[in-house]
Amino acid sequence: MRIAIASDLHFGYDWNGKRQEDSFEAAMGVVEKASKADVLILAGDIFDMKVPKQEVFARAIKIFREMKIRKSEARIVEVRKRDPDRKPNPLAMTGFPIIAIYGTHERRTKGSVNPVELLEEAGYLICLHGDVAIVEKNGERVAVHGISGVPEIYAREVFRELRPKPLEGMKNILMFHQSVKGFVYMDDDNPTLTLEDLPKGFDLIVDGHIHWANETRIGNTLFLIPGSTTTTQVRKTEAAIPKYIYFYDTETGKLEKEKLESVRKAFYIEMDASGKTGKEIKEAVISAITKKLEEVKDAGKPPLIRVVVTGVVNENIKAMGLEEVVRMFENQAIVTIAKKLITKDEIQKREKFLDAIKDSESVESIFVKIMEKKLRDSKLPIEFIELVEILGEGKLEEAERLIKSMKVDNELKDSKKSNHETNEDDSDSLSTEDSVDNNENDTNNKIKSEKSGKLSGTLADFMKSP
Ligand SMILES: [Mn+2]
Repeated sequence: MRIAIASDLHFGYDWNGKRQEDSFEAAMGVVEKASKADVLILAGDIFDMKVPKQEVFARAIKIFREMKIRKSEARIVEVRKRDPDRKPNPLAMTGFPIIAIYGTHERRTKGSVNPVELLEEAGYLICLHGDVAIVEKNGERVAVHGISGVPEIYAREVFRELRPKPLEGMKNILMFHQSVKGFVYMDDDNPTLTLEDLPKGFDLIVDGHIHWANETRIGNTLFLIPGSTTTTQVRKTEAAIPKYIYFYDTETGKLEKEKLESVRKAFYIEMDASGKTGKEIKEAVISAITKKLEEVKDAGKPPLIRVVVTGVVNENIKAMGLEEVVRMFENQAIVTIAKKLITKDEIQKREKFLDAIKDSESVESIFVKIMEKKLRDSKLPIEFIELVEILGEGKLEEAERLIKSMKVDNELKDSKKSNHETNEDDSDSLSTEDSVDNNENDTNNKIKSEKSGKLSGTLADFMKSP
């Protein structure tokens, strides 16, 4: 059996925009190519939104109808739903077999109907979530298992709960729609699933969601990310990889792919504008776009060009007239320009900030300083100051000894007064802070001596007037 595989059609993307037709045109390419196969499976994000406009829905139905009337010798012979109340529409088991899951863009809260489920109700496809559809052609059976898109945080749990198991005596395909560690769509996706979490024993595992194609092998299982059929946001990785439809031959176990030729080309240009002025940047952007357009003269539809301007500039350039550049190419390309410029000033500020963090004191040491100041102002015995510092260093035993040795002498409570005539020239002073005046040197000296040796004496011993 030959299984056609596509994902992330995103019907209705940029509806009413310049790229309104892109998702549907790409899907027609899928229909044409898939009609040479026996079955079509779709790994989620068929629609770009949970509640598509009826106009979008009508367009989608036209495409599915077109697929449905293509000839196939394969038939969906059985659908095993987890929930026995969710019996599939028998119409969905007739015509060209289409089996799908829903993705992140279609997922809705419990009790609501999402657009892929609606297509099943209408009889165009079978929608799986923890379910299995069995397809048969000339006596050969293939099981297609599906887990629709769930929030990344629950993915691992859902996989453990549903625990898809390959069926005996046939080839088994599993479809899902998540990021997997090492295969992440958005930087903030935070997948809970790892390749090791994927169930064993499947011949092919198909993962939607990620918009650029990738094929790998996990043991005896082929792991396929078909990628999207249309470009939504222009990303660097995605722009470099063509859009495909895949074919899996269940007899040979081989995977093939065909480019979807009608797809609008996408280009990602990164430009270092370091040291340039606003005017020079604008000129450089124009020349880069012009060059790209010459390279792809026969691209068909106006290509998508995303220019990302990076680098260090001398001043904060606000108005570069880049909007004008976008308009300038409006008939030849769909241009977007992103500025990621930084000025020398900003870099200096950033470096200063980083240095400040690097050299900054710990919270404990700041706390100790504040406490020292407060204690001094409150004229409490100086041991308290030591105590705070010792505690700040986490030396509990030492602190305990100090507390035990403390004799609060009323006479000496006024540390400022008694300190007044102490040694002014103490080169061993720990502190070099401006705020620390001479009469604290003794304290510091004492603290130091405590650190290096045994704690002995009290404030009275140490603060004796000469
Ligand atoms: Mn998607």
